[in-house]
Amino acid sequence: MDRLTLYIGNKNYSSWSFRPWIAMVAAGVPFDEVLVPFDFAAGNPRFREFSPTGQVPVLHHGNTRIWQSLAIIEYVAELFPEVGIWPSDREKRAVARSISMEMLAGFRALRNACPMNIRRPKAKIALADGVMADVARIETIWRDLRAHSGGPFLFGAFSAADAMFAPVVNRFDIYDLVTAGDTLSYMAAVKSHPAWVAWEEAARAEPWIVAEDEV
Ligand SMILES: N[C@@H](CCC(=O)N[C@@H](CS)C(=O)NCC(=O)O)C(=O)O
Repeated sequence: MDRLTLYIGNKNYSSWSFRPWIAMVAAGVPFDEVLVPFDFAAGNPRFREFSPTGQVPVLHHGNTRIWQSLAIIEYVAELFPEVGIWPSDREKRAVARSISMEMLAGFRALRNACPMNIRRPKAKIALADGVMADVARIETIWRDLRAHSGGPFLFGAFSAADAMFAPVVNRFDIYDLVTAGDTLSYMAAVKSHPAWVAWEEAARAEPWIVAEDEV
């Protein structure tokens, strides 16, 4: 099989890159990564060289190009059905996909007001309308699923659903958005996963500052 190459942006800021990366690393999928830092002043011209949308993440597999974080996760899950990227139970897998799509398509108030920023020290900000409604909906999703699965992750073992919400764990943390014990315990479980720890270490070592994402 051709090797997989995942093109990503800055680990400190690129929330969409983080999702397939952590899903693949947590599942033990072998791949090469190419990190191309953001250059907003120049409009990310380099991204067009490897990405049909001019955005990251993008997966290259032979001559095939796969873009959109969730489509990348689906492709890899089909290539490696044995590694359990999605829950094995069909109904749980359907719910995992439902909340992953909800993440991909929604929570815009939270995503717009509170960019992922791994290095940012914890501090509250003035919140735009709608942010706390997004927070409440996400807490309900996490609470209901973990009550059912017993945790520590949404469906017991780490899955693509946890990967899709991983940047939200950072947002809840750095903007000090949540206080509920069960939410904090889920965040602690995600933040102590070895794949998270590896991403965070690399993010902290990066030299680039993206002013737009420094709230
Ligand atoms: N829906 C896309 C979002 C991709 C996206 O917005 N990527 C950002 C980085 S996190 C990007 O490439 N921004 C650069 C740009 O838009 O010029 C996905 O799921 O992959």
